[in-house]
Amino acid sequence: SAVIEEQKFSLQEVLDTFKLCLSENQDVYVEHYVAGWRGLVKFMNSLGNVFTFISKDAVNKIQILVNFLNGENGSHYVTIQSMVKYELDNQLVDLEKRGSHPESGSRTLLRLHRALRWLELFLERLRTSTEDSKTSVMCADAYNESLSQHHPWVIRKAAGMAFYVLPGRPTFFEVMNVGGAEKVVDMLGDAIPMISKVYQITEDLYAQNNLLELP
Ligand code: 1PZ
Repeated sequence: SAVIEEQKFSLQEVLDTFKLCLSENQDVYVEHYVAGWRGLVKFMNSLGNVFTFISKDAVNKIQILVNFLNGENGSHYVTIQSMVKYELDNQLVDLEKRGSHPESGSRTLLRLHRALRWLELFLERLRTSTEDSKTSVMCADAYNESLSQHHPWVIRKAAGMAFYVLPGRPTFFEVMNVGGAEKVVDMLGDAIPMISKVYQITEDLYAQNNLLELP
């Protein structure tokens, strides 16, 4: 019903999606990974228009992965592990520089993977923050420690401007729609280890296959 559809967004649900990512044998499901990102984009868009330039890129990358998942070779894209193996075995990845496979699943997911590290660092700062902590500073510190290393100057500059107009901690917590600050801290304490786990498994997979610098 309309009432249910209008239920307010909750970041808890989004972060819970990352729990569904891991299979019994520690494979990462692309479907749930992408669903988690969709939720994060929704959250980011609710913070204001300035963030749409960031979310546009994420939306684009989500779509590339969904297209593979729904495509004729979709069965190979069920997990990140099977995707990487399939694309490598069939020479579907540009390894040195972008060429005939500029939008492989492996290189596309790597971009989201790097952003997931930023998210992990940012949420951990948010979790341990105090009332007078600045979201812009937490966001920028997390970014400088992770994702920025993969971005050219012009993107770093634009990201810096986006951080500057980030709403303050109270608004941020409100948009998360989890409850009071204590609830937020509990929820994050629960969610961050799951995100870290998914991140680490992906990181190890990419490292083992020498894919961490895919163009
Ligand atoms: C809640 C505040 C949001 C702050 C987000 C911090 C990250 C800033 C990232 C700026 C990205 C700018 C747009 C495009 C960048 C692309 O060039 C790169 C590389 O892709 P390529 O060009 O190689 O195809 N894309 C990325 O690095 C992926 C960025 C995804 C950003 C997702 C942010 C997650 C927000 C979660 C909100 C809680």
